[in-house]
Amino acid sequence: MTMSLPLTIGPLKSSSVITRYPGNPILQPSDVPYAPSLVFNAGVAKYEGRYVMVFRNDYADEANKTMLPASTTNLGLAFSDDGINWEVQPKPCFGINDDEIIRTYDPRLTIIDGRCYMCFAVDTRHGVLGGIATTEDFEKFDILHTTTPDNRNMVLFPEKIGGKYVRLERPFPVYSRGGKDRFDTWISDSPDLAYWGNSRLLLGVEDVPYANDKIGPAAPPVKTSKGWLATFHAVDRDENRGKNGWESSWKKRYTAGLMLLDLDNPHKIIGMAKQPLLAPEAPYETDNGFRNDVIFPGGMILEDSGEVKIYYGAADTVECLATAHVDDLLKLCLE
Ligand code: BMA
Repeated sequence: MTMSLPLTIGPLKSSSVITRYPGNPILQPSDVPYAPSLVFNAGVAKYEGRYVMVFRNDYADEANKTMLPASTTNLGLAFSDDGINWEVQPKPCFGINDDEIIRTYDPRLTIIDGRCYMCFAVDTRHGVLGGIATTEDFEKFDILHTTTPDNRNMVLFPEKIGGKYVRLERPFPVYSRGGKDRFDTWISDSPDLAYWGNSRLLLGVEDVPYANDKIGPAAPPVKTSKGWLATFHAVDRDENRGKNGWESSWKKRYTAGLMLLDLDNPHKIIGMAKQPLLAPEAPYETDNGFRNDVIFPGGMILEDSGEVKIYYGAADTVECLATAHVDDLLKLCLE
């Protein structure tokens, strides 16, 4: 396996099978009734007859007098009858109060056997890790598992496969790749959601033609007749990029990729879309954001009609929706 990656990727376009919701963004800071700055990277699921969204809300930490709108984070909650119009609940729903923990963010929701599970990232004073919690009411969460550092972007499959729970994840080893990001997508399984093992590499950054930096899971996978449809985030870096958003320099672009995994052996990739499913093009993805040119799916729902709703954070600032037909998504992976 060659590890050399292209220095630049060049212009990228979204797939023609995808349609952005014309009313995007579907959730933005002005929709949130408590201190909001940036509302993005949400987990979304259909649960007990309605859509539920847990979103990341980054806000300025007044105590630290930071100029950035994003010095700390809580997780907000919203419900919807149609998956488009959202009712944000009056207060944030999740956080961990512990001196070791700086913040929790990037929630991902999966329903397994009628129970709701949430994977999330945790910044701690000793590294970044992933957690899995379960809840019945989105008020009380029981934490079932946390990883060692450094790991992030965990997502659960919506059912057991071969008698085991399965997750995708993105560890970020600093030693292996010469100090570069070069992070990959891994797959692990568990008998009980608490103890995880059988970890193996699923997809390497070098396997994605539109990435030269890092990749990782995005929304939790969705079951189809042909396999598990799984989105991933793909990052390319270009040293010629400069200021683009709040920070003095932002050299990365985040696109959404799509792959198809074998139903019984999800560590087997059956196909992958050759081009990004979504690349930053719309103004809310490319301009006036905290970090422009970032698309990060966190929720994917297959409706009975065959429509697939893909929820994604745009420019680390707002939450958006795009749709496609499941048959077109499968074709993209298999052609
Ligand atoms: C990653 C995470 C994501 C974020 C992305 C782009 O490292 O923090 O939550 O969307 O960067 O800023």
